Amino acid sequence: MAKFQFSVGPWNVHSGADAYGPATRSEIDRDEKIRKFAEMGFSAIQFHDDDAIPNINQYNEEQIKEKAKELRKYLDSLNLKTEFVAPRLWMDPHTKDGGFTSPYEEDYEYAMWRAYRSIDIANILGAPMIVLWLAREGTLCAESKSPVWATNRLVESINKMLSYDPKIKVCIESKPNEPIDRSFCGTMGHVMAVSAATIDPSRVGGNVESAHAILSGLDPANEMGFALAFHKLFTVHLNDQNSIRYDQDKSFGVENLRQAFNQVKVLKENGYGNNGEYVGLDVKAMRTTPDENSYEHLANSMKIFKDLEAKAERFDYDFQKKCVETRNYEALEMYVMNLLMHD
Ligand code: XUL
Ligand code: MN
Repeated sequence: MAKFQFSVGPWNVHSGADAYGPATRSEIDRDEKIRKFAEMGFSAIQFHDDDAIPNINQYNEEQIKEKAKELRKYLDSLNLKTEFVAPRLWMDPHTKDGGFTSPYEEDYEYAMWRAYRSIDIANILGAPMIVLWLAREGTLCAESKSPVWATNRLVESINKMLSYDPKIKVCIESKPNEPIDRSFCGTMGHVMAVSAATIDPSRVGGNVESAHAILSGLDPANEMGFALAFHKLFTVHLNDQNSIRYDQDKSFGVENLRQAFNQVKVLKENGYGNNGEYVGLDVKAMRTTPDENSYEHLANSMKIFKDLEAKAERFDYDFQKKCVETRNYEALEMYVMNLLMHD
């Protein structure tokens, strides 16, 4: 059985602050989190550029590279790889109206600077790709930007990243809304189309986050399957989400177990991981979680994934085939229910 390898980012362990209230847990130092991730069995770390280099705006290119080298030493000492580096553009005042699709030239230049620095950091940490979660690339006021112009600008920006480094891959994490009202790149369909329009489609793929697919009203396993069909599922952000509301980042599988099972199944059936892809988590502890349980949602997500992997291993493809031949989908559905409900 191919062994899946897991990855996680430092932001998965956080202090519980939300848009309506302050922190409920104490902050944990980044390096302490990373040490704990290694101990829990994670193989790789996902970084935002400013997780890797805190206060990145204060440093020049050379200083950023030096700091990245120090981080690389720490990761090597724990035998951890870096999966990707993602420019955290949505936090900076320069990108309040988007970065790559901002109408302001200085915001655009700033966003490109962060993308280039993310590539530099990825190279030093040994990561093959950067991830673009296009948080504020969209509109708050629908008439403020042309979606045609914005889509072309996005392709142009990615082309510049591909030209900056001949090997780097660019992985787009689609999300239909939040914090923006209308995103320019909401689903894997958008990502695949943008990829096809770039100067090197083989280096532009997608990150399917379960919650983001659900927020689009789509099935996460089908989104994954769509990207897999084009060999462009570069990573996944597994979590769960109760229908179309604020982005919840619940533990994987806790809201809809059948939907979670089908995500594991589509990854397993299609050799996901054979080319070094990681099973990435993007989960948040509940605000009520006490300090001592700060990592429990991660352990639970991994356990649920592994238990569902064992169920997928047992999936009876002969029975499935028979059900399809006789169009007995009632029997097939009940078979899946029994597989999930019983040992
Ligand atoms: C936001 C989200 C981000 C990205 C990383 O919804 O998923 O945490 O995954 O930039
Ligand atoms: Mn995510």
